[in-house]
Amino acid sequence: MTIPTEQLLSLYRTMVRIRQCEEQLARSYAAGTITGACHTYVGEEAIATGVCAHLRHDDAVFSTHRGHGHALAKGVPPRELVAELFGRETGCSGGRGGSMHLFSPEVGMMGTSGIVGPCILQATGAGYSFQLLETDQVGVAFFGDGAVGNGAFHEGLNLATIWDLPVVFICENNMYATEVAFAYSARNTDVAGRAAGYGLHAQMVDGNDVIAVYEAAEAAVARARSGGGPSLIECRTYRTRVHAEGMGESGYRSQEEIDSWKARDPIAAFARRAVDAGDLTDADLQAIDEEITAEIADAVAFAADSPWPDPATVADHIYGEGA
Ligand SMILES: Cc1ncc(C[n+]2csc(CCOP(=O)(O)OP(=O)(O)O)c2C)c(N)n1
Repeated sequence: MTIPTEQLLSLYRTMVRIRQCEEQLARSYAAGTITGACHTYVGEEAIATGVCAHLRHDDAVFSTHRGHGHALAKGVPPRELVAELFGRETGCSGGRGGSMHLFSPEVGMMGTSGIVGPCILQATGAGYSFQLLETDQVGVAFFGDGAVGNGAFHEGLNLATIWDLPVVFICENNMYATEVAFAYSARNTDVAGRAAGYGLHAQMVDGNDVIAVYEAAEAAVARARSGGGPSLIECRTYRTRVHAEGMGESGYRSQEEIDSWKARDPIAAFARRAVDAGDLTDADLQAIDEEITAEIADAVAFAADSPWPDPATVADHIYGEGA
């Protein structure tokens, strides 16, 4: 691989951070410590990791209901993420938003959302702002195949294209929207092909291959920064856990299908490839696994020890302070 060793280690570290954090959040949900919605990103870690590796803190990411991985990859510390899901004052949104409202403008994490689709328009709007301000910042939207049928997809892609806005659209095509197969809700499931119809640069990559995502995103972000306009990357992937914690599988997909995707685990595949190529060693990877296990344990202890928001502040941040 031509990617420097430090960057390979960083890609592995981010994927493991997301995986271990998600598995911990699932356990916390089962234990009743998290009471709001909790949609994990297990199986899809390569996408946020490969894309956000090219983003600066002043680039703006707009995310979805499945956004923990986007937040972590964009630079939200695990302590702030876990505390937010625990509803504590030290969370990135002060414990007021939970999983559906992870905001951290300091690192350019401009929000997860319980509403499917608007992130496409918000990223387009960010791109318009950056163009007006004549900066080289980039707006990025992460969204699932479920958002492709929303009018926001047409409006955002078309506007970004005709105005050459610095936006990167990342479609995480995991083949299902909750329990509805994309192949049922759309006759044409070729998202990159549909995007190309708007006239922007579009490509499909293996979303479980962090290097493929990293390379496609490198070109898309560079294109946006240099005034070359928007791109869409369709990342084919799969979520290996249930749609949201607390739900069952209910028969909408087969165990065989789930197992076949588990066998294509993005973290294990990257580790195998990097070690076989002699780019990384098992010892490198083990050290990172241990480092992240300690980091997540620290995040949980920090969150559990943090205070609840003061009830007297319940109306804070709802209205503007006035001119
Ligand atoms: C506008 C809107 N319609 C419907 C829903 C209900 N809903 C919540 S998650 C979800 C599935 C979204 O699927 P997708 O966008 O493919 O993302 P995934 O969950 O697969 O990551 C739906 C339909 C919603 N939240 N917002």
